[in-house]
Order: sequence, then structure tokens, then C-alpha cells
Amino acid sequence: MEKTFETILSAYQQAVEMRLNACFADETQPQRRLFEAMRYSLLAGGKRIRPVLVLEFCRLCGGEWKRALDFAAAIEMVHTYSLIHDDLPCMDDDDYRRGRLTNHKVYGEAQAVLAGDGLLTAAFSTIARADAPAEVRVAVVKTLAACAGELGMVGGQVLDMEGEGKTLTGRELLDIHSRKTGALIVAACTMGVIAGGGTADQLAAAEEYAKSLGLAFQIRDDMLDVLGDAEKLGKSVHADVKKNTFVSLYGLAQCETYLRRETDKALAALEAFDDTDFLRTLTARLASREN
Ligand code: GRG
Repeated sequence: MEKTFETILSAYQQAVEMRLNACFADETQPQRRLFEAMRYSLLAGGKRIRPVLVLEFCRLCGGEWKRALDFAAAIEMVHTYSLIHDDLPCMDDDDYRRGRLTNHKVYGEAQAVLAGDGLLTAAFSTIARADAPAEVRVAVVKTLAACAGELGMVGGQVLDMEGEGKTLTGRELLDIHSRKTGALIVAACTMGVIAGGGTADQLAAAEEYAKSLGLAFQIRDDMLDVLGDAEKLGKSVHADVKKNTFVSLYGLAQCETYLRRETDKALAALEAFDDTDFLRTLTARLASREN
């Protein structure tokens, strides 16, 4: 079982790397420094969790996962743009990400802003040009835009900034992270269902799974900021000490319980699908991840 999991995960990750590696590779463009900055962060070796979720949900709904690779690449572009912008001096001001210097440390602040802008825009042109029926492409655009935009990830980032220096309630923290982190995970799972031609029930179940997985993912992220190893994480630890996090609100022991509960809820939502061994192992691994 474990071997099968590793084999499938690595097939997905390799296909995503190949698809991403083909992007922004045109050396003849005069703005090649922008392309270089975009590729610097995009190809820096993230875990590719969101693309993997797109591909696996497509397969679970009866689709050919390779045909969802453009959608998988698009969500990784949006995710990478958010990391580049989040690391900027005007936001979290971080020096390391994905095991290397942050984009603005290498290319300067203005170029980093534009690299993020370029990735966000390219995500939508990648979906528009994908080899899929027009109604599928439109539904995928709607989903990704709603989850990444002002009601989702960008909105969550604003609420997070506005909450700095204040003590937030559990409900407020939950709302922030369901937008900031959870929304893109919801987008990944539901884009996969759309790509695979899933039913309305499968769409609802994928959303339920993703909401719990996204919350568990963020709780683990907050725990790793306290417990983790900077080398393994590829970014600084103890960067969130002054922030509202699940650890600062609940403490590590309660976070562990909360993490288990959300992981169990995510696993329960998978009952709506057959052949969920891969996703079950992935969900469990994410709950105990070290990076
Ligand atoms: C600046 C528009 C804008 C949004 C920022 C996603 C985000 C919102 C900020 C990134 C900082 C952060 C720690 C967010 C929480 C979500 C999260 C855990 C991101 C890291 O995702 P991983 O672990 O990273 O999947 P890799 O590098 O593996 O892809």
C-alpha cells in the first residue's frame, strides 16, 4: 500500500514538474528576467499538494488525470504567486522560502511583485487554453477566481493583516484561515471534480473534505512554526510568534486534538468516493508532515 502511494504520488509530482517546467521558458523574449523570476519560485520544489489534489479528484470522478494537468499547473501558479507576495517586505518580510532566498531577495521588490502578477495572470490563460470543453474551462475559472480572490485567499490575507496586534476569537481565526489557506485547497479538490466530470454530490463531498483538510493543514503549519526545523521546512521558524495562530490561541496540546478531529472529518467525507486509499494516506501524511 505504502509503495503504491509513493509510486502514485511521484507520478503525479513528476507530471506536474514537467508541465511547469515548460512554462515561461521562452528565452527570446526581451523581458526574460521576468520569466526567470517567475520560474525561480515556481520551480523551487514545493510539495505540489494542490496540483496533486486536482489530479486525484479528477481520477476519482472517472476522468483521465493527465488531461487535468493544465488545471493542476494553474493552481500551482496561483499558490506560488501568493507565496512570493506574502514574503514581500510590505507583508511578512521573509528571507527564505522553499529552501532558497525569497523572490524579492534575488530579483528585487518590484520584479517580485511583477513575477507574482505574471503567475496569477498566466494561471487563467493556462486554463483558458486547456484541452477541455469550454463549459469545463469556464467552471474551473469561476472556481479558482472565487477561491483565490477577494472573497477567498486575498480576502483572508487582508483579514489576517487587520487582525495583527489584536487578540482574535477562535471564530475569527477560523474565518481568516478558511479563506487564506482553505479556499485554495477547496479550489484544488473541486477543480479536480469538475475536470473529471463528477456529480453534484461528489462536488459537495470534495468541498467538505477540502475544508477540513485545509484547516488541518493550517493547524499543522502553525504547529511547525513552533516545533519544526527550518532546514526541513525551507523557511524560517518562529516567524509567527507575534501573530494570531492556532497555537497562540489554543496551545500545542489542543492543536493536536483539533488537527486529529479535522483529519477524521476529512477522511469521513471521502466515503462519497470509491478507491480512496491514495487520498487517505495523503491526508494522514499531511497531518504529521515535517515540511
Ligand atoms: C499575498 C495574496 C496573498 C496571499 C497570501 C497563501 C498565503 C496568502 C500566504 C502564504 C503564507 C502562508 C504560510 C500561508 C498559509 C498557507 C500555507 C501553509 C502555505 C504553504 O503551502 P505549502 O506548505 O507550500 O503547500 P509548498 O512550498 O510546499 O508549496
